[in-house]
Amino acid sequence: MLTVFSEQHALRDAKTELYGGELVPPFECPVRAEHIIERVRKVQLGEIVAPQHFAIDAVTRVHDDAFIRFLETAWDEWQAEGFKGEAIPTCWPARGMQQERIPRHIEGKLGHYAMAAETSISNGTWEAARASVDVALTAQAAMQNGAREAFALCRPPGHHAAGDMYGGYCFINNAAVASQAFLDQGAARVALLDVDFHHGNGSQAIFYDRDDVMFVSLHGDPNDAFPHFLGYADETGEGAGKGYNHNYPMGPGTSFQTWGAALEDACRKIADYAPDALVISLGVDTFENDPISFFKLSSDDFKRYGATIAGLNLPSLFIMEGGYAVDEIGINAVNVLEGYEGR
Ligand code: SP5
Ligand code: ZN
Repeated sequence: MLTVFSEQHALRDAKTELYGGELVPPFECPVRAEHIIERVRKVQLGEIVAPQHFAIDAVTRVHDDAFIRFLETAWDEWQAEGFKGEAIPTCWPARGMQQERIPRHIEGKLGHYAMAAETSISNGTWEAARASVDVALTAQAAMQNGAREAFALCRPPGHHAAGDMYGGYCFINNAAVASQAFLDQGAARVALLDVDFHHGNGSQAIFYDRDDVMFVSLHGDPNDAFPHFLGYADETGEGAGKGYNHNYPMGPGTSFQTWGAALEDACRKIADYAPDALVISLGVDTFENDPISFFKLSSDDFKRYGATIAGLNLPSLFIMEGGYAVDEIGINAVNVLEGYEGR
């Protein structure tokens, strides 16, 4: 399988994450991608290419223009205020406040566009996010040109980013941009399967009222897990999208037996939908030793479920999302791809 990878991911190297009331070194850190690409090389998964650069238009097909301009300038605006730390929102348009007005001051803009406070905006964040979506679009283009599957080793991840929101370590929704690219290049239907531990709130929101992308997500029950405010089983889509959104929230301690059964159910829904392409938001934070998650998948389980995904027999674009057990992240992510390939 082809892998697309950009060294530019390393530009996303924030020093701070707000966690448990402290500023700690971010879980979403550069060494994650280094370990994954090392493993891709070690098992000889296939050719590794650098991304081409795409015009921003492919991104603004799913993201708001003003939001993208905000991401581009946020760090400079923050620095211009003379703040010493990284950019963290401290004030939100909460219940009863004005949701639509976008304040002029950077602190107001951060509150308007952020869905969570753990994700500091830092020097180089925009450039890395831009390279990450180029990775996704290059892998998608390879499939448009005939590849049956591809691995977009994206970093930073994307599935928490909505049309006009960042957070959860995500800025641009790589999987949503790639799904839209398939549609724009002739696909009638795309299925977006999200196996990251966390609910892909951004992807769900982007496609919630549409029937041309079916969003299916397996994740920690939002009663207990980030992002807490989306990802419940009764969220099934609205308008034309009614019936095209499927959530499988699962509780603390969920085993592969339970998780794998949910995946099989999800795959039946995808097969019935008969999409032209499958995009997989591949997070490996479902691993038993993940430091911020609570599912119990072993490294071998990742291989098993890769084979289940292969059983759909669809053109498949794997987009890297989360996974924070850094020592095992390469093995776990690449096990899914090897399992898919029947190795
Ligand atoms: C892409 C991705 O995986 N984003 C995840 C963002 C999670 N951010 C907030 C984490 C809060 C974790 N609380 C964990 C408590 C552990 N005891
Ligand atoms: Zn995650």
